[in-house]
Amino acid sequence: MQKPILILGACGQIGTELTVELRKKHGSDNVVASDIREGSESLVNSGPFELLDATNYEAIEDVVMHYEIDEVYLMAAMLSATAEKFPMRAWNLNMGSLFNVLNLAKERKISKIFWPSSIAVFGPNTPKESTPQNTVMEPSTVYGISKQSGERWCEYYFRKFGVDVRSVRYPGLISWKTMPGGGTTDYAVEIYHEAIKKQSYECFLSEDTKLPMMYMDDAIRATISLMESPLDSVKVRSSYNLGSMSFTPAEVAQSIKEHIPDFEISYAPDFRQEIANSWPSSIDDSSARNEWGWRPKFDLNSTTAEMLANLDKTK
Ligand code: AKB
Repeated sequence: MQKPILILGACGQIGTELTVELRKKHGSDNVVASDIREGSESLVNSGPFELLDATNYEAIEDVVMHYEIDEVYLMAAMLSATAEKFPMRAWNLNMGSLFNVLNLAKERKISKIFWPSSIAVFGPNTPKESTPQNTVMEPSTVYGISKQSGERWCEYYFRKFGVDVRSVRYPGLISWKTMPGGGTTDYAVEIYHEAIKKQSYECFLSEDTKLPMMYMDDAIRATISLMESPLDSVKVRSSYNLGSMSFTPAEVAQSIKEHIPDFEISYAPDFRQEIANSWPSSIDDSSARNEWGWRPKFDLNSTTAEMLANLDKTK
C-alpha cells in the first residue's frame, strides 16, 4: 500500500501536474499538496492541502508527522531569470529547502526524496551538443550554482547517510495547464499562449538559440518512473540528464505556423540571452535510458499540436 506523499511547491508549473498525476495513481488522500500560497481551487480542493514554507524545517516536520509522510517531492525553487535578480533569496530558498528534506531523511522521518535539478548545472565551458552525464560543469548563473551545489549535497547524503534521494536535470518544460515563472525557457510556453491570443509573439531569446525542451507529460512520467525504480537501478545520485527534443525559437514559430499560418514572431533578446548562451543545446541521456528505461514520447510537432489544441479549448 502507498504510504502518504508530500509535495512541496505543489502550486508551481511542475507541482500542479505532479499532484494531479500522483493523486490519480495513489488516491487523493495519500497525496498532501503544499505551497507557500494557495494555487488553483481544483488543486486545493481535490485532496489535503497545507500552506507551508519549504524553508521552515519545523513546519515541514509537523506536516510530515501529522500525515505520517513517507516520500517528499521538493518542487519549490526560484528559477534562473528571477534568481539573477534576487541571488541571496534564490540561494536561501533553493538550498534551505533541500537541506530541510535531506535532514528529515537523514533522521529517518521520511524514506525517499525527489529533488529537481536542471540543465542550468552546465556552463559555458560544457560541450554544447549531446552534453554528457559527466562533464565540465562550471555553471555561471545563481540558479545553476544552487542546482549544482544541490546535486553535490544529494550525492553526499546518499553516500554518507544512505538517504534515498533521486533527481533529474529538467530541460525547459512546456505545459498548457500552468504557466512557468521566472525561467529562461519560459518563452517556449508564452509563445503558444500569444499565438492563440494575438497570432504574434516577441521573443526574448534570439531566433537561433537552441535549447533542450520537454513536454510536461513526459517530465511527469520520467519523475514518477524514477521514483518507482528499484533502488539498485538508480545508480546516479547527483542527478540524471534527461533529454527529449531541442529547438530554436525560429523552429517552434515554424511549427506554430503550420497550424496558424498568420502567426508572426519578432526577436528582442534581453538579459536572459546570456543565460541561454551558457546552457547546452542538446542532452545525452543514455544513463537514464539504460538504467531505468527512460524514453520520451513527445517531439516538437506533437507538443505544438497538443499545446494549441488545449489552449484553444480553454480560451
Ligand atoms: C529555467 O529556465 O530556469 C528552468 C530550467 C531550465 O531549469 N526552466
